[in-house]
This record gives sequence, structure tokens and C-alpha cells, in this order.
Amino acid sequence: GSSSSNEATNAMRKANEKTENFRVSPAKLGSADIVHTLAFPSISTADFQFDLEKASDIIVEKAEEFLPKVGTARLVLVDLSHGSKILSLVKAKASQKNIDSASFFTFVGDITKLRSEGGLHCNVIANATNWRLKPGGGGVNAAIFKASGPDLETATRVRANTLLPGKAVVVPLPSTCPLHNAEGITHVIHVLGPNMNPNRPDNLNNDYTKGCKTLREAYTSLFEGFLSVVQ
Ligand code: AR6
Repeated sequence: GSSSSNEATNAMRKANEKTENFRVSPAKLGSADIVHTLAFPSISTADFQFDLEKASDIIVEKAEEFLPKVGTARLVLVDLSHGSKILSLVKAKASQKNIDSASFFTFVGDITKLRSEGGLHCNVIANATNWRLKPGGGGVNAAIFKASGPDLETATRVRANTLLPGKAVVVPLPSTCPLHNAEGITHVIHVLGPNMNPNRPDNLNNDYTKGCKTLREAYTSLFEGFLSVVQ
């Protein structure tokens, strides 16, 4: 009757209100039963000024491509605020494509404090870095290097000194690193995305043909790097 359909509508409305961070409880995991989880920021869309609509299409496309390959592992797009436009776009597009929301979801929080402050254990995090793989510069790169102490720079140097746009490098973190022992993060994957900011190196001058190609390559390199950790 109409009252039960009203109830159903209300239940749906309630479910839709809980927009952010609804996956906190399934993520409460001991180290023994860890579900491999990659937390990644939206590459290139802040300091590098990449278009958000185009970036959100690419994130959803690449997540959909890689989910069958990662098995039970999870991919989580992270940003700092509940008002994040990139999180809203990706969430809407992923749900349109019926992507399994237990395997790919968005999460609001500081990527360096996901377990301690958000209750979400991610054993791998991605960093939107610069071509020199150097600390600082603001954004997520500054936050991740700062939270790691000197360990991340040392561990990074063993692997690489520079990075090309579209490429990623997997860096294992020593157990002495605060990100490892406080947050349970065992690997950082540095990713260099395409740059549309005229004040940064390798500016593509709004060439989105090149830019989209490079952003796709960046997510491919990132997810392949994550696969190499999971396997
Ligand atoms: N936790 C989660 N997400 C964050 C955090 C954080 N602590 N900080 C920023 N974000 P950006 P880019 C989000 O600018 O555009 C650096 O200077 C942010 O809201 O960090 O690839 C490097 O050295 C956005 O959604 O990276 C490079 O030179 C996303 O992370 C340059 O910026 C990426 O924003 C790279 O620029």
C-alpha cells in the first residue's frame, strides 16, 4: 500500500543522506586479516589545475578497468573536505556505472591520518608528487613527506631520483617510519600527473588531448604499482 511505499522512500532518503564515510566500520581490521587497500588523491586536480570533469571520468574509467584485477582489494579516492567536487563527481559517475561500492569508494580525510582519525586502514597510499620527488610544494605531497619524517625521502632515493609525467614509483616504507607504525602504511606510490599550471614545470598549456592521455597513464601506473604490492 501507499504507507509501505512511503516507508521505502523514507529509508532510501535516509540512506542517501549518509553520503560520506559510510564504510568506516568494515575497514576496522586487525593486521592479520588485512584487506589490501589503496588510498589515492585525485592526481593533478589541485596545484596542477587539471579539469575536474575530465579527471573524474578518467578515475572512474580506470577504477572500473582495474577492479577485476585487484580481487578483494579496495581502491579509495580521498580528499580533505566533504565539499570536495572531485569526490562528488566520482561518486556520482561510479554509481551510474554500477561499480561495486565496497571495492571502490570515496572517503573524506587527511590521507596521512586515515586509520588514526578516520578508522580506515589503507596499507598503501598514493602521492601526487613533483618530477624531482622532493618534499614540500604544498598539497598532498607536502603532507605525505612531512608525516613520514626523513624516512620517505631516503626510501624514495633508493628507487628513483626523478619521475616522468604519467609514471609512478612504488616505495616500501621502513617500519621506523611514522606513517608505517602509526597508520599501518607499508608503501607509498608516488605518481606524477599532467600539469596545466603555467607556473609549474612541463605545463601542457591546456592541451587536454595530451593531458588526458598522460592522466590515464598515471592511473594505469598507479594501479599496476598497487597490483605489484597486492600480489
Ligand atoms: N589528504 C588528502 N587529500 C589531499 C591532501 C591530504 N593531506 N592534501 C591535498 N589533497 P595536489 P596536484 C588533495 O595539489 O594537483 C605539489 O606541490 C587535493 O584536495 O596535492 O597533482 C607537488 O609537489 C586534491 O584533490 O596535487 C606537485 O608539484 C588532490 O589531493 C603538485 O603539487 C591533489 O592535489 C602536484 O599537483
